[in-house]
Amino acid sequence: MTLHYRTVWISDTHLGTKGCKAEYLRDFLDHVECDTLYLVGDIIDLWSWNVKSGFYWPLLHSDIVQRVINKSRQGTRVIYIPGNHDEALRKHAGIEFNGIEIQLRHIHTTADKRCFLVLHGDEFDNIVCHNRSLAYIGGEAYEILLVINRWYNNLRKMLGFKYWSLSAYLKHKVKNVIQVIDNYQYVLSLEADKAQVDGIICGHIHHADMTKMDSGKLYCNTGDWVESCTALVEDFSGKLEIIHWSDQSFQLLEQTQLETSVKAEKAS
Ligand SMILES: [Mn+2]
Repeated sequence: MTLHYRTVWISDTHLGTKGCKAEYLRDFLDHVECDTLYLVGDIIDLWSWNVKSGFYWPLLHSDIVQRVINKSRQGTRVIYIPGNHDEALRKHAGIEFNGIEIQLRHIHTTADKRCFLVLHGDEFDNIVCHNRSLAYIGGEAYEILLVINRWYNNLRKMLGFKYWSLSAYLKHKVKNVIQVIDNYQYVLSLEADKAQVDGIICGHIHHADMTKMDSGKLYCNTGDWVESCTALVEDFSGKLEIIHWSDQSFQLLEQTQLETSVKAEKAS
């Protein structure tokens, strides 16, 4: 069972770290075929390397690199746009290795002739937020803080206390992170304006999203493969969609099992 798309975008896979959901990613690459594959940054995490612990690199991560190279050999155009965790590759922009093109940014034209600027997105960190790490953990921290905030409020209600300081602190933090995501969307959609394209496709904040901005520009974020296992895909009519591979792979498995059992029934 293979899914066919015109284009696939993935980012923030963080290969070389324990956080990478590599099994899902390999499964995704095994079941998805496309004409063009964009690797939108933070694909191989070169920051995680250090002299003390060396480089975490299980065989599974090599499998993934091999699958990408195989795709390129079999005719998929592969464009690698480095992010901040693999920024060492940026100085090689414009070259090609193993059929993989390295670019700093790229304009993609959809089947229905819309143009999108594709880039990683860390370039705008200092505009979005002075604190780089806050922007980086934005998506996850936002979800976690919402949960903590809910627990905390329940607890407070139960005990009848008012721990005003913690509550205010959490509320402030959540508001900050939402603000960071909002700012990020806004700043990147301005970049789409500047480039005179219909929208922007980026990664970096690990928060898959597709939002039509007030300016009419479409903001697309591919999400990540550390938490959410998401990809942005374009079908052959030009329609864009975010897919969640942890859900989708389960459906595929069920469908394959169903088909096998129908075949078995027919045979008996
Ligand atoms: Mn990044």
